Amino acid sequence: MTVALIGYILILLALCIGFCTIGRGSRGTRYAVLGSVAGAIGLGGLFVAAGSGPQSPRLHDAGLALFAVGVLANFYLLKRYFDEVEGDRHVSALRRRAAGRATKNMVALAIILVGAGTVGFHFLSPWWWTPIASNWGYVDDTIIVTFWITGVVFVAIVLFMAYCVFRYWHRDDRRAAYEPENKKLEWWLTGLTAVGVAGMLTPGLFVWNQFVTVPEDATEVEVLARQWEFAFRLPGKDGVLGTSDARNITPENPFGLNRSDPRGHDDVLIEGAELHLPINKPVKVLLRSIDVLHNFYVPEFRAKMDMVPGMITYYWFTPTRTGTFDALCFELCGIGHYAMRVKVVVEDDGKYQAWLTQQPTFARMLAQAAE
Ligand SMILES: [Cu+2]
Repeated sequence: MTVALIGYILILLALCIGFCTIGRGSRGTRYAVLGSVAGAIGLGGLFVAAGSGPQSPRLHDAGLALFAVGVLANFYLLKRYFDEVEGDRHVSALRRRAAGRATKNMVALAIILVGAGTVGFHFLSPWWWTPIASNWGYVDDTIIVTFWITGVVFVAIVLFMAYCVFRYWHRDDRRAAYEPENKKLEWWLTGLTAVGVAGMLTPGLFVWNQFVTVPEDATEVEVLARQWEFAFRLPGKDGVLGTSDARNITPENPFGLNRSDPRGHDDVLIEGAELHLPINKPVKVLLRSIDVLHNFYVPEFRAKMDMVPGMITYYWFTPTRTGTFDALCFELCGIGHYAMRVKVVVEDDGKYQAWLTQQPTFARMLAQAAE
């Protein structure tokens, strides 16, 4: 913590000295210094907010407030700076040129700093994915490939921009060359863009193919979504889910199962409670919605899909880590959307079987309703 604090203060000092040295003679120097200090303070606030999290909400809010102050201060300084430059029109050409040279150096440095800060924040950010708990490590790999490709392009563009500001800054005695067509450059840019885009899309195609190719031995679990909760249906002893129809839905039959289908009578129905899953067994989730679009998402499983009224969508995964995870609705589905979450518990097979026998079946639910 102390080392981080000292490092942070050193960065602030280096920023101030850097801008003061480069910007000597320029009117905007103090704005650049103040702006970079405000920016660094805002970034510090962001780290504080992320580091404290839900354990200390006050610190979290204070960090976010600091971040907001940093951003607003920068907007204000920018406005002040532009106002001042506008008022500068009457000064002599010679002085204007000297000021211009200092300013373009500062702007080039600021652009590089923004790039370096962005890349640095990516690597040092306390916000990162939750540790994975399923077989979908490929999903993480594809995102990392995307980060690398877009990251390299981002750095290249930032450096190119800084270089252009530094090299081609405006001078009254210099005219820009107009060159609307450049076949060679266009071929290069088109080719490189195509390679980059293909590099980002290709891994996704392979992963998607696996994502929708369900292994033979996967057990089916139905997730039923409605405003604003999830319910679950597991096959009973026969290992098969009974048929259902949204038209059958009544208070006694909230899943809309067909009473005449014997395969549905032993189905296990879970409402308003957590879903349990055995570890290391592939699961095929069948997704059903009875009102609007929803989406069943467990971040640790790296898998989600929209639930569409009138059709059954599906995906599969294998839980690889025991624990209790949050399942969230990931499709804005109305005013109660934020509260549409439930726990998923992954445990070893013994505990899972013990839990399973405690759960009500459709037959039992019907018998209770008949009483
Ligand atoms: Cu929803």
